[in-house]
Amino acid sequence: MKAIVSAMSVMLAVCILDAAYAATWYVDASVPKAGDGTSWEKAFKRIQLGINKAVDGDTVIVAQGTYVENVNFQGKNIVLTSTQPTNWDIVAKTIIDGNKAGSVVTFLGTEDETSVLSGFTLRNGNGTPTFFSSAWGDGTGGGGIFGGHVPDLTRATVENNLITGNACVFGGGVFGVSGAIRNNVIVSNSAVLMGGALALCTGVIENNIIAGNSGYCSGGLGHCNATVRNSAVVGNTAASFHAGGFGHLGRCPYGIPMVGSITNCIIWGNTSPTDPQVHDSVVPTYCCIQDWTGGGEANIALNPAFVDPDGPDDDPNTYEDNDYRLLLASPCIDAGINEDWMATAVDFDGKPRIVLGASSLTVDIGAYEYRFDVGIVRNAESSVELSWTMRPVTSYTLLSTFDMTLQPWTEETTIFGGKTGGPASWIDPDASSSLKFYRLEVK
Ligand SMILES: [Ca+2]
Ligand SMILES: [Ca+2]
Ligand SMILES: [Ca+2]
Repeated sequence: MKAIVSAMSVMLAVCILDAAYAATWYVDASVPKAGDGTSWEKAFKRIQLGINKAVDGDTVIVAQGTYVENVNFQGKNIVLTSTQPTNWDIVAKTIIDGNKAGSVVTFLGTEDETSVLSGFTLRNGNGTPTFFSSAWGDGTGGGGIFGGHVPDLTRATVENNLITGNACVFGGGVFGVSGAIRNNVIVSNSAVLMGGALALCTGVIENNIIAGNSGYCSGGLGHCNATVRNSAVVGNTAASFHAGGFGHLGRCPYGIPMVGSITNCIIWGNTSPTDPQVHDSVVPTYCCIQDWTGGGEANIALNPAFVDPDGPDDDPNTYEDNDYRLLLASPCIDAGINEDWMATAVDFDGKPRIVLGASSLTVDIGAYEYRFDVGIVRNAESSVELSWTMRPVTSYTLLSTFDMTLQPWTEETTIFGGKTGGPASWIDPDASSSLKFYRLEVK
């Protein structure tokens, strides 16, 4: 017992030392005068100055604003983050603009998974098209993010970013990241040749929306010998040749030792002259793939039934507002395969990854888990109010009972579906009992 206590004391001391040495550097384009980066009041005005100061273990935190920069991690294992990386409003307003002067963010390739890029909009990046002299080399890949020179790809973590409007020869959005790429929206990027969204990304690619990207071949993911799971790969286009969605997933050059897999993904609405969804890749499993006839365990080819695939603006070609959540009728609900990593993971909405859907406690295919949350509060007037968010369904029928085993359910009211996303509620005036049960049927 004594030995255990002393071991714990030592661990505690180490933690405190770590905390003391890890510094935070502040960046805010709106400060009147640039400081030394040690506080918001003394913030740097440019992100690169924060990175230059940081050492391994440090955090560089960036206030909302538009930063016209081409940022380089310089091999450092640091966290570069916006103020609220899981808040999409903040992400949309914390912008690094590459100004078509190279990749927006460049990694040296020596970073490990503790190097994190989180919570930014990365746009307007490109690489110089000098690929003829050195295919896969510097400047040829990664309009949004360049992850290093082959074969030394960065193991950095790229999460919670909106990567849009970038262009390059290979990997318009991201090139050469072998770390985790998760919870990103990667839309409307383009590659002159391959991988409109991602090229040569070889780590774990999970929980991403990859939509509306384009390339000559493989408009979505090209040469990504990765573990690809629970992502939506939708509406990507290969202008010529094969594979709007996935191409050459299992044929990564340069002998990078990873076995690719595609699991629990929605691969839909991608276009190309031949093999529009998947070409020359490992056989997907537990995926929803348009027109799929290629076999593989538990794949389905039924329409995924997205909530609003063209978004509030009703334009399918503007991708940032498109809603790829699942309708109640979606065949993707509970149709994936549960895996160990999901136990602590969240879906694209930041909520538990595995939720009881229509039939079983099974993960859904795609980036979002279907859930129907009903709020319930007892008002001061001793009435009970139930509230939920409207989905595009026919009707909601509310039933109640005071005793689930002895009494039949009493139908209280039926509410017809209104505007999608709008609030719906019902107040029960008879809530004087200490115990009452409610049932909401969605039809
Ligand atoms: Ca719409
Ligand atoms: Ca739209
Ligand atoms: Ca489920």
